[in-house]
Formats: sequence, C-alpha cells, structure tokens
Amino acid sequence: MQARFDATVAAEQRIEPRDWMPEAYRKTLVRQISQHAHSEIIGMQPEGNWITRAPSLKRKSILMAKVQDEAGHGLYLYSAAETLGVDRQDLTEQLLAGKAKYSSIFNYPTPTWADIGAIGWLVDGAAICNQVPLCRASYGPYARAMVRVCKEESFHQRQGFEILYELAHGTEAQKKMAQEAVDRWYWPSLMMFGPPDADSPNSAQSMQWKIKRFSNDELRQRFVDMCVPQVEVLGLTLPDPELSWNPDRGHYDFGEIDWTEFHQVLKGNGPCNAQRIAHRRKAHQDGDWVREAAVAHAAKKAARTKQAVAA
Ligand code: BYC
Repeated sequence: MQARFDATVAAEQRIEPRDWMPEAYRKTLVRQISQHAHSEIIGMQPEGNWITRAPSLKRKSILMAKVQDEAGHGLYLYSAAETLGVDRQDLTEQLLAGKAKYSSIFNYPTPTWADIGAIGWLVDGAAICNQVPLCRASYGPYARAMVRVCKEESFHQRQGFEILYELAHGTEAQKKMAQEAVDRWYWPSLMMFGPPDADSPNSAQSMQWKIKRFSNDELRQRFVDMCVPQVEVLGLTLPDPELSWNPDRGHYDFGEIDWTEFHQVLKGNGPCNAQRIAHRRKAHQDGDWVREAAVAHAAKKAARTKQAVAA
C-alpha cells in the first residue's frame, strides 16, 4: 500500500479520500487544511469590521461579497478536512477553545478604510502566491477546493489594489492614509508564508509528499518580487530601506523579518488575538438557535420521508 501511495504521488496523480495513505500524511493534511479553514473564518473579522463604514453603497456591497466569499472558502475547506475522517464540530471546538492555529495576519487591527485596501492587495496577494501551488497538492479534495478559492482571491486582490490606487491618487490625506496602511500590513504579510526554511519543521516532509510545492522562503521571495513593481504603479512605497534589486540572484533583496513578533502573535500575544477569539465565541453562541432549528428541521423531514415510505 505504501508503494502504491508513493507511486501515485511520484506520478503526479491525486490521492483521494478512499485511497490508503500514511497516517502522518493524513495528520499533516488535517492540520494544514483545518488551520487554513480557521484562517478564512477568523479572517472575516478585520474586514467585516468595515462593512457598515465602507465609504459608499458600492464599496459596501463589494466588501460584503468578499467577506461572504471568505466564509465560503472556510466551508469548502472544512468539507475537504472532513474527507479525512475528522468532524467539523471538533475542529470548530478546537478553534473556540483557543487550541487551533490560524494565520498570524488576522491578529492585526484595521483602523482605517485604507487597511481594507491593504488587506486585499497584500494579504490576498500573499494568499494567492501561497495557494496557487496548492492547486497541484497531491490530495484531491484540497487541490480542487484551491482552484475556486484562488479564482476568488485574484478578484479580492484586485479590489484591494483598486481601493489603494484610488486613495493614493486622491487628496494628500488619502494618500497618507494609504501609505500608512501599507506600512502596517507589509511586514505581517511577509510573515504569512511561515518561518524561514531552516526553522520550518513541516516543510521538507510536506514537499516530499507534494502537498507543498515550494518552500516558505521561495514563496515569500516570489511575493516580494511581485509587490515591488505594483507599489510603483500605486505611487506608494514599501517600508523596507534594504529593498534592492540583486542582478546576480535575479530577485529583490529585502530586510530582516522580525521573527520575535511572529512568534509572539503565534503564542496569542498579537494586538487582536484575544478579541478575535472572543468575537468568534460570541458569534458561535449567537448561532445556537440556528443549529437547533436546522437539527429540528432535519428530524422533521426525515420523519416525513419515513412516513411516506411506510405509506
Ligand atoms: N500563522 O513548518 P511550518 C486568506 C505555523 S486565509 C500562524 O512552515 P507548514 C484570507 C505552522 O502551522 C489563508 N501559524 O508549517 C482570509 C506550524 O505550526 P504547527 C491562509 C503559522 O504548515 C480572509 C509552525 O508554524 N493561508 O487567504 O509547513 C481574508 C511551523 O511552520 C504561520 C493558509 O492557511 C502563520 N503565518 O507551512 C483575506 C495557507 N506560518 O501546525 C485572506 C495554507 C506557519 O506545526 N497553509 N505557522 O503547530 C500553508 O500553506 C502552510 O500551512 C504554511 C505553513 C505555509 C502557512
């Protein structure tokens, strides 16, 4: 069975839910897919915060659609995790108990409207860099979910870029607001790719299994290379004085990331960790009646079907 699994992965074919897979492969997928799902769900909060305050009806409806897409991504991903034999309720309970990880980026605040532009451009931009290769992940349900997620993320990234472009070409105050938001989100978005390769305990095995196709540092570099020409079009700057083109490497060199900050955020000490979990817990409690009603409705429907079959 192991040989068959290895051959399937080597031949770039997909592992499907009913196929035999090593226990560690299954566990890695549950870990990554559930963290990814939690990130989408918690990730609705920084932007959801601005739905009522978006500056026009058009901006409100666009933002509402984007946040709704994120809920959808969370749902596909929980479904993909369930194909591995875990229960979505257990995953949700782990998140509510503060035991599950989700992306560090969603523990930062969104004090101005420009932060919504910066999230779209930088956070969704980083998400695309990271997730496009996941469309070729060896596990079928995860790879297929990523195809649709990436299409939607591309749209999100462009709407963020457009918000920043408008602000950067507006009044002096608007341009300043856009620049400050980019300054706030740039470094945390580089941290989204995870620790440096030398400190990434899961990367080597995940790449061997073809879950991950590129290392954390490779994807981070690709993202920096993409941001530099785009920030020029915006008429803004990236907050890194060490950023410079390296003709020998064919890439931009960039400054040192503050990994202490990253580890603090992972430990729960970021600016908004406590607020994000408290908000999620309240939303879950507020939804109790919906879950109860759905169970009652399903039971009624099942009883009716049973009656009809008996008749
Ligand atoms: N934040 O060995 P490593 C979105 C953890 S949402 C927190 O490199 P791996 C969006 C890592 O889990 C999209 N934790 O791990 C939504 C591991 O801990 P455990 C979010 C992080 O898995 C709303 C430890 O550090 N994207 O787009 O090989 C609005 C060692 O790391 C982080 C995904 O979830 C982090 N940044 O690689 C807008 C992508 N980085 O589990 C947008 C899917 C690392 O051993 N995930 N850790 O305790 C992945 O691609 C990979 O899991 C990672 C990490 C590249 C993130």
